[in-house]
Amino acid sequence: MNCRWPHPGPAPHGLYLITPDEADTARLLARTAPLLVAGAAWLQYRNKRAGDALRHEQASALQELCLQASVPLIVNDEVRLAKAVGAAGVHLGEDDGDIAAARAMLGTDAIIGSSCYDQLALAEAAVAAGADYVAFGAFFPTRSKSGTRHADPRLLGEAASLGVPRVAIGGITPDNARSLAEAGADLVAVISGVYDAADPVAAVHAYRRSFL
Ligand code: TZP
Ligand code: MG
Repeated sequence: MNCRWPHPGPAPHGLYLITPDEADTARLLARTAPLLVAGAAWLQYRNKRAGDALRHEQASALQELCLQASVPLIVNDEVRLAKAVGAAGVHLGEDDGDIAAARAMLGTDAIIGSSCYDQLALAEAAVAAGADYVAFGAFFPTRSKSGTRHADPRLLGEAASLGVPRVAIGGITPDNARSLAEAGADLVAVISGVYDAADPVAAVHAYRRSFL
């Protein structure tokens, strides 16, 4: 990647782990802690089933965990929640508000990501608006989200010139991750391939190997 990653440290690559809809906060932490140690590059807090209070409790607890593990926490959908818990950043889809407003609220140090689905034009607009990374997908069928659009892996190569990390998402397994890394993904974003694996720590290692 011809990368102009503007944050401290090298541009991220590898596994971008996303939390499942887990209602039990203690269990969420217990399931997640070893995965950070195993080498997830970033963690996204996503819980589509929790109410406001539970989301705040979980994001705040995960932020502590991520600080201990030196893993940036990115909050899905909600700039306000990202700010409230002091997260490293926010991930915004097309219905989650605009990037400039998120930047104004979170500041220059925040990592702001944008869902671009199956469209390079969305990624170009997101980068022009100040996004730090762009996400494409779904590349493969997924049971974790309904109504996804199918993205072609060639998009990842086409987005190289944008100069920001490219995230691939949707149905990514240890077996198909390498094909996306070879197509140009800097990170693979994964829920079920890790959390539903028989051995989640081994799955984290397997995703990491896809980038070697
Ligand atoms: N956005 C596009 S596909 C997806 C999201 C949030 C779900 C990814 O989950 P999984 O289990 O890794 O397919
Ligand atoms: Mg969203």
